[in-house]
Amino acid sequence: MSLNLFDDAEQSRVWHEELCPGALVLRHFALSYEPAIFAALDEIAAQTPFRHMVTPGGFTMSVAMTSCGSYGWVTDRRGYRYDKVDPLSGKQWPVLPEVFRKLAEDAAARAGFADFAPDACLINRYAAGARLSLHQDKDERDIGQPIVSVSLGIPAIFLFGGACREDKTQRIQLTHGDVVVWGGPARLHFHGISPLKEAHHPLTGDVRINLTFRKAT
Ligand code: MD3
Ligand code: FE
Repeated sequence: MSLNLFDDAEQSRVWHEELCPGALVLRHFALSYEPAIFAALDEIAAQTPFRHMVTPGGFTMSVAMTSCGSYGWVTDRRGYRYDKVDPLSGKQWPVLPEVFRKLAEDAAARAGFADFAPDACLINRYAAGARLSLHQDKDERDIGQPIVSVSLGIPAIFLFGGACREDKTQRIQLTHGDVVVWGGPARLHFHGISPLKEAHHPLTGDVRINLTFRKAT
C-alpha cells in the first residue's frame, strides 16, 4: 500500500508503506528534522562515544553503539540490559534531545500510537561490512509500546522476518530519512541488517546511523 500525503510543504514527499500489520515505513519522514538531528548527534557522540560492545557469547559487535535518554542499551559478558549509566563514563546518558523526542512522537502518532513516550534511544553506527544478525527486541517492559527507527546516511538492506526465527524474511532497502514504526503484531518480529555495502552520503560520510526510540521501562 502506498499513498501520498500533502499536509504541509516539508512533509509533502512523505509516503507510507505497510510491510505487514503493525510495521509502517514513513519514507523521508525525518528529512524535515535533519539539521537539528545532526547537531544533536554530534553533541551526544562527544559526551558518550560510539563503542563496539561485546555480546554475552563473547563476540565484539560490528555495529558501534551509544545511547541517549533515561536508559541506554548495553551488552557485555553478563548479558543484555537497559541501564541508567553509561559503563564507559560511569555517568548518566545524555538527555534525549527535544528534536529526537518530537520526531519519535510525531512518527508514532502518524502510525496510530498517540501516546508514545520514549525513555531510551539506541544509536547504531554501521560502516561498510557491519551487520546486525536476526534478533527480536524484547528487553522492553511494555511490548504494547512501539519502537520507532530512523535511518540516516548510507543505505542498508533491512531483513524483516516473522514471529519465528525460521519464518521467511522480506528484504527492504532503508535510506536516508526513512522512519519505521514497529508496533502491534509486528513488535516481536525477527529482524536484522545485511552487511552494509560501501557507499557515501554527504551528511554522514561512509556510515549509516540508525536511531531506535523505545519505551524501555
Ligand atoms: C522490527 N536496529 O537496534 S531498525 C536494533 O537498523 C535494530 O540499526 C536495526 O534492530 C538498525 O534493535 C533495525 C528497525 C527495527 C527496530 C526495532 C524493531 C525493526 C524492528 C523491533 C521490532 C520489529
Ligand atoms: Fe532490533
